[in-house]
Amino acid sequence: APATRDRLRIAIQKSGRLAEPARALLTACGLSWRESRDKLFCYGESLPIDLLLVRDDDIPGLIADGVCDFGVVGRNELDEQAGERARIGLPQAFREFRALGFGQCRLMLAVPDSWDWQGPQQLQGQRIATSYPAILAQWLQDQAIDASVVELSGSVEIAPRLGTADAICDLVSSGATLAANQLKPVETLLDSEAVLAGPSREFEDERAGLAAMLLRRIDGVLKLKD
Ligand code: PRT
Ligand code: ZN
Repeated sequence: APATRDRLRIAIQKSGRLAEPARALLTACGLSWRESRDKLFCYGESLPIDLLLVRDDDIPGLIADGVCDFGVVGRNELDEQAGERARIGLPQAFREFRALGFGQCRLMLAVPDSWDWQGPQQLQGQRIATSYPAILAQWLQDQAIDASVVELSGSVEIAPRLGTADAICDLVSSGATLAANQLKPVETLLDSEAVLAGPSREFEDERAGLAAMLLRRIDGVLKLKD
């Protein structure tokens, strides 16, 4: 069982697209920390809410293991790891609490510019490269398409030119990366943005009150933004 704690721990990206906006959001909520931004652990000063600076990929697992209570992570990463847990028969240990309104992108299927796109059935028997194998496999199953998923941890967009895949499934924001690789987006699998993720289980100690306060403050800041 997770240890009892009287402080809340939030994991955010150490560096990368979501690092600064996550910090800005929490600062706007009235949080401040003692340590400098290059430390991995920042001790909460204004409130008993600490920060852990990590890789985004680690955030869902840290919540699942009870190491962190909340995290700011892309919905793409959260859904992928939830899908993977389901596939291997693990219980759902984390969920999305709030959409945060930054880090917007789409997980899209893209094919070579030269393809005359008629629809998903064209993927039958093809190889699709992605860093999101669980989300892609679920989508293919929903579409009743039999295709092979080629899992790559990065540089997915060059796979068709290298001949290791026919199509790709990757995050897109401006679309410039796809265009530079002679690919075109054809289907959206997921609309993503940064989310506040937290545990599926309720807190049974002091963290319950802190979590409720954090959510109220986040809601206040998000309301000011629209
Ligand atoms: O080091 P760490 O593991 O923490 O970072 P990371 O490199 O895995 O993540 P990072 O910082 O690149 O992205 C963090 C999150 O930002 C992602 O999980 C998404 O939720 C979100 N996000 C928003 C994006 C993009 N926009 C995006 N454009 N993540 C990646 N991209 C990629 C895209 O795949 C493409 O290759 O950026 C490239 C440029 O995109 P275009 O379409 O503008 O050309
Ligand atoms: Zn990452």
